[in-house]
Amino acid sequence: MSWQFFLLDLTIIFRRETFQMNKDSVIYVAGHRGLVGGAIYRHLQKTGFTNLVTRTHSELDLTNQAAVYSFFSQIKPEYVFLAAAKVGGIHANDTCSGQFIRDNLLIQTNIIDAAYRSAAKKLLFLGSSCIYPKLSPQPIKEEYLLTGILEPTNEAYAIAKIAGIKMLESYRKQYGFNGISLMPTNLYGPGDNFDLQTSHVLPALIRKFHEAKLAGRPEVVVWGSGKPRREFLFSDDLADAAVFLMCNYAESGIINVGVGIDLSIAELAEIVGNVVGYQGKIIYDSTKPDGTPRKLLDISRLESLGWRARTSLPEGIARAYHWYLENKN
Ligand code: GFB
Repeated sequence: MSWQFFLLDLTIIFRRETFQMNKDSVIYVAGHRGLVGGAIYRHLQKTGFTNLVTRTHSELDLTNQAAVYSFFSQIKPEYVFLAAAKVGGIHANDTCSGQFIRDNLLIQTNIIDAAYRSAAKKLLFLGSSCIYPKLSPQPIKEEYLLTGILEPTNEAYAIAKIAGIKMLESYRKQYGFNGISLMPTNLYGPGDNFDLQTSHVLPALIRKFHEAKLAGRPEVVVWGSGKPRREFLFSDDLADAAVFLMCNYAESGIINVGVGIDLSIAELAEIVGNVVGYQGKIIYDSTKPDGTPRKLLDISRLESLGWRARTSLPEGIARAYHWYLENKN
């Protein structure tokens, strides 16, 4: 392993310049098959970046440090979008917290350290709005991080993500490594997970209403009380924000990425039912957890940089439903 470290350390000396991403820059998108990584990969392709590097899970196990180091010393990416993670909705987080904290700590630690050692010019790390305290004042400002207790159902995942944020802050402070941390709100879109046990609410409702419509079921069960409020950002908009921030943001502090408005789960269910064309009843299963009552992000820092989301919720849901219909089999 020491010769790899030596090689990597050598490159650090010769490659520490700061450039804008060029169209032929070597760009590694970790997690390119996921909801977020897939959107970032498509956006980079569309905007003319020609030197994109990806690896599937079977090609590269990101929880394996030696494999990650070997990959980075061979490819030496200049820019890294760290979109690979173990993710899931409230039920998955609540029941698989051991996997969530282990996999996410390993993935992010391996990639951040290897990116630094191979002298990557910049790394973009994706957190989540669940890193903020359960009862934060709303809308949530970046400075509210670590000011209160976390939502128990996703505390393990949140602590892993907070560790990633702190690792990048520390690598910037100790080594001058240029890593930035984005905190997106709840995301949805093409390539989402539609499994009813592990998914987030929006794709789960798309599938539930669709299957109920086809089967002519009189009602659809929605988890919890329907009272919690959530903010939703279409994945293609997040991808646009990620590329924008990779090119225009280089601060140590985290930056929220959202749309600035939220709605209740009950209101969301009505919208999804209308888009899908379901006419039956909606009933609520109070045995399922509500989770955080609200997590609307304050996006004034992002807006001050000149970025805003473009996709409305009904349009985004329609596009996500279309993707589901095309890919559900
Ligand atoms: O999207 P979701 O699973 O995650 O749940 P969180 C949001 C709200 O929707 C909760 C309700 O109040 C759920 O009870 N809900 C209603 C449903 N019906 C359903 C359903 O059929 N499936 C699901 N999944 N929810 C996640 C965190 O929290 O937010 C993750 O656990 C991550 O770590 C993600 O941070 C962004 O928004 O509550």
